[in-house]
Amino acid sequence: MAKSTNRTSGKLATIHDQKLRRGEGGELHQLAEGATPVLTTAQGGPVSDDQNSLKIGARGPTALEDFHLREKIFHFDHERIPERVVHARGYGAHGYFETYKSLAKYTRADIFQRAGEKTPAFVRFSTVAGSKGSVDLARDVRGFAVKLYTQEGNWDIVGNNIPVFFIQDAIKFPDIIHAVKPEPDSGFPQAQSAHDNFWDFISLTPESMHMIMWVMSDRAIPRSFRFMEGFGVHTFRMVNAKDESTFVKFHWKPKLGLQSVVWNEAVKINGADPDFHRRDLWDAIKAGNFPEWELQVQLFDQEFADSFDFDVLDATKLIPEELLPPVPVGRLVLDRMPDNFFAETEQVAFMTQNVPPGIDFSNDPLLQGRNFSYLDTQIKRLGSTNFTHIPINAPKCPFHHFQQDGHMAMRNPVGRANYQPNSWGEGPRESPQAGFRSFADVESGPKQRLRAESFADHYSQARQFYLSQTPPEQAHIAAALTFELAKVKTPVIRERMVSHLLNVDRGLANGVAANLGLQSMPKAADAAMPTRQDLEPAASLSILAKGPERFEGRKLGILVTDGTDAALLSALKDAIAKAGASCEIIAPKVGGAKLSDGSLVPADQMIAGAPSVLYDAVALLPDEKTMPALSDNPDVRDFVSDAFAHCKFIGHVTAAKGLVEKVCGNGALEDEGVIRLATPRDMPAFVKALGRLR
Ligand code: HDD
Repeated sequence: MAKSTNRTSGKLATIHDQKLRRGEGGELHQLAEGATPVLTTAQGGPVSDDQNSLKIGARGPTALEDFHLREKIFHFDHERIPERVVHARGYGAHGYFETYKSLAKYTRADIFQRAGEKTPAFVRFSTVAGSKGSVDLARDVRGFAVKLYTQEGNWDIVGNNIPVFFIQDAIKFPDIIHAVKPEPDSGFPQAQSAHDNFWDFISLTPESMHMIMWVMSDRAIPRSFRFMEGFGVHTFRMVNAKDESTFVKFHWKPKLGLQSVVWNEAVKINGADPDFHRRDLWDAIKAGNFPEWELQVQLFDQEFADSFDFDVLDATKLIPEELLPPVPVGRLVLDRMPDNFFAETEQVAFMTQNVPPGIDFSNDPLLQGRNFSYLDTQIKRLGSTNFTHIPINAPKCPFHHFQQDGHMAMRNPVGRANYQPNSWGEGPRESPQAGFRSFADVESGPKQRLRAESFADHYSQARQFYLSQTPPEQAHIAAALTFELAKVKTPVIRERMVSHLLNVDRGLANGVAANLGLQSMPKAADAAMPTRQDLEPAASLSILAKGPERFEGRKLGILVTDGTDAALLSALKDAIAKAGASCEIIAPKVGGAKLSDGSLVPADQMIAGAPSVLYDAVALLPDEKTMPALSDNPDVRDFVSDAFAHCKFIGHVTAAKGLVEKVCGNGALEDEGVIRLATPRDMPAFVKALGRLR
């Protein structure tokens, strides 16, 4: 972004910052608060007419000398940069990381030395497969990339909301991504894994089975970024001042708990509000409800690694939290939206290789490959080796190096010396004490292309994950597998997948096979190692087991009409605000509704634009007199029947009883999630009930 700078009264000021304007005689004046600055070209020249190009005569040809037209169109023509090859659709926010206590025993990383220290942070959440313009509620992994601007340079934890990955070796990454992206001949489907190429690859890649269980679970359709976990996935190292290493896995735990939507909701949300997750984050932060995650670390030594059932270098495996409880070490708070989406969210460049002294890599072959890929991709995307000069990517600590020139160089080293050693006594020098020292691990062995045998068990943790889910969560996994495989046109791919499921859980395999209408059961896939039946189910793997206990951070949709009881509405809004939650007023007309006390309540949404999938729970507060028209309104009927089908809590006044029964069926009023709201005193108990997950 070009800045035209001018010095006035010895101070550097900028027209771009809209602090200055030019007077009649071209002199610079300080702008009065709220005054409109003069439009300029990118070169800073004031523009007289931005609506008409320069023509010879009113209807004549356009003059080539119209530099303003040319610059304006030229710049527009070059606005797009290549979208990320994966994680193209993302949304970011600023915040800070606060250290709880010193971890000096484990790491010399400056960020972990002092309790209470705050480090600026930028986080970008994303989907993986879809293009920039795709939908938020695709069934997909969510990226959870954190940039920490530490005093020793940027540290990027480029993670996901799922603690394991599809493949064990980075060399397979282009294949899995090609397979999940739109098929190259047809160019579709967009942002979906439900197609032949993806399942063909997966069914030929047994190491993916654990990840597939996660991706078919509700983890892949989160309610909001604010209600999901983040994981660094790989085993990393912490290295202390004595150069001693401890292995570490990073986990981000949302303060609000975990929540997902169900697939039928996801499909409808994508139509009703493709920006559902972005809007949620934007609204929450703008309203001052800052989302927060706790950083927890699983720390372990070589002895633990040697005794663990699986290889800690294998990114398709996790270490159950029940076996190795994570330790809280700090918190991440997001409290500010970017000023500009492109400048910050689009141009931010995360790289796994950005680590400060005291954090180091393990030999995980997926991580090692990533450390190569991320630098490469930034040059392709951002177009210059100087992408670190972009403010969002620049370190916030002092930095000094001799890198210079190249496209868009914003700050070359000053002075004579641009090399070292030099005789001029100028410029920075390396520091063995302060600088990054790789952990001096001893490595040896023949150079060869192979996968360690310790990576060979592909089914045991997939089974453990499945068995750790509650019955409704297991049913969702079976339904997701059925949905996805039903979109696969090639029967042998479906059968191959069922043959893998037989190694995970026979009941799951039978259920999916029956749903798909398989004529006969295939035999179980050949497994390099038999599935272990004895791994303890781990509650930490279930969403329901870690659901929120409060309605905080969630949203109630309140349907009102002319004549709605003003006291009820006011009590409900109060209770929602007290719970730290939010609500939207939905009415038949966007102009709002006239309440029982004659006051006008403006509507946030008109009913046609506010299906109940956009809310965590709904309240129906219509007036009796409006019921005949309301009950015939298809949008209102869908609003209520969807809420019921998605097991949402429904609060209703007596007038709405008939509507609930009519669209949800007899007996709906006896459902424990359908709650009668008679007086203002009912509201706190109603909002308390909303705190549960259904
Ligand atoms: Fe990756 C982006 C996470 C494996 C290559 N990756 C990217 C982003 C996230 C992840 C969150 C988006 C960052 C942002 O918001 O800008 N990637 C992961 C995780 C992985 C993983 C958790 C496995 C544990 N990735 C992975 C492998 C490779 C890549 C094995 C290549 C060998 N990833 C990339 C990339 C991207 C990327 C091509 C695309 C855009 C970017 O880097 O900046 O380099």
